[in-house]
Parts: sequence; structure tokens; C-alpha cells
Amino acid sequence: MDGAVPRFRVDVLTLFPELITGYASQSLLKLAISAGLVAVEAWNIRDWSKDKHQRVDDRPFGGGPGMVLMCEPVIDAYEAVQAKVERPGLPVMMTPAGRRLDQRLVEELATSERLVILCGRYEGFDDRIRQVIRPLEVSIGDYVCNGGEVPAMALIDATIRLIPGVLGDAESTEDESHSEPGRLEYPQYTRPRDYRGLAVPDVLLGGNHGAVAKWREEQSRARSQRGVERTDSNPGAAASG
Ligand code: 6GU
Repeated sequence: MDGAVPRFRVDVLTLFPELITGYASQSLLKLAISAGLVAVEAWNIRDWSKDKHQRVDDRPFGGGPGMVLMCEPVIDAYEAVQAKVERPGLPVMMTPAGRRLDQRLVEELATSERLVILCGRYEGFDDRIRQVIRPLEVSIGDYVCNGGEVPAMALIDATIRLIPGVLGDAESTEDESHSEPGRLEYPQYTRPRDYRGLAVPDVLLGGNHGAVAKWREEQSRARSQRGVERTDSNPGAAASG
């Protein structure tokens, strides 16, 4: 690190900051952080509670199960974290009611210099948090997770790999699954040539680059087609969002 401002910064507001710091301490993200390309900071919303028991949630008005995250600690945390650095971040709220995360949205997010991500737990956020902050609301799919942390990690994971320099090989985002909408990558093989009677396709061993490219194109097309069929035959996967 040379003290330069990282090209991409993510601040995550959560009740479980260690989920995020644990994730950020491994693998590609760890390398990108130590190279100074990206920064990921996790903040505990509880630190902005004014309650002597550090409470951040309360029962819903109107009754019903579960607890709701309160306006004051969340918005105080959000405003304090926004003020930590000069450039304001795009506010992002992780919620199953949000816009479905896809590669197009990932690409949009990667053009941002800074995200401030709000992760909820319990039954959700007091709606006035959304009304005050006016965040981009993002969902990772039509199912319910126990909190926004795992969805936030999926968003961060997909986004940082588009930040220049994070992946070693500049080409490796070009060819891969979803760089064209709905397009899936061709199958890959490595040693050994034969595993439990399953052989590597001959074309990959022949050294004919033209033939390899043609085979991969065909395989990619066939896989993408199968993806469409799977979605069509599975009403859950086809649900709109
Ligand atoms: Cl962003 N949050 C939660 N809690 N569940 C989800 C989600 C987000 N996206 C899909 N399911």
C-alpha cells in the first residue's frame, strides 16, 4: 500500500461486522485490499445506539412477529460513516424487495467509487430509513436470507473482480459466464487426462487453436441454451423480480 486512495471503497453497516471482515480477510479480496486497489470497512450499527443496552431494534407498530431496526441508530451510523471520507458513497440497501442483482447491475456498481451498504436483520428496517436515505435497494434473488450480510458479500464479490487490477489476467472477465447476458462459459478441464473413465475431449489436446475456439463456442452456446430450458421448466427460477 502506498497511501493512495483505493479505486473502490465499500463501507458495510451491519450488526455482524465480523462476517464481513472474515470474508475480506481471504482470497482475492484480501489480495486486492493489500494491493491498495479496494478498501472494505465494516461498521457495527450497535455502536451508534444511544440506549444503555445498546438496542437497535424494537417491536413493530401494529403488532406482528419479529423485531424492526430502528431509524435513529441506523441513520446516525449511516451519516457518520458517509462523513468518514471525502467522497460520498452510493447508498445500497440489501433487501429481498430490491432490484435483482445481475451482471448488468454489477457492472454499474463497479463504476462507482464508493458504496455504503446497509445490511438488515430481523423483520427489516423501519421504512423511514429507506425514505430518508433513498438507497438503491438490491436483492440477490427470490428467496429469503436471514440477513443482508451474505447478499452484501455476493454483491461485493461480483463487483470487486471488475475493478481494474483486481484479477491478475485482464482477459479473464471477458470470456466468462454472463459477460454477455445469459451466456455461460464453456467447460474446462485440467490434468489428469483420464479420471474414473472420463476422458478430456480430444479437441483440447490436439493443439489446434481454431478447433478449440470453435468447440468452446459450440459448448458455450449449448450450455446457455440448457440454462434457458432449466429456467423455463422451473417456475421458481422463472419468477419475475
Ligand atoms: Cl438482499 N436480503 C435478505 N435478507 N434476503 C435476501 C436478499 C437480501 N436477497 C435475496 N434474499
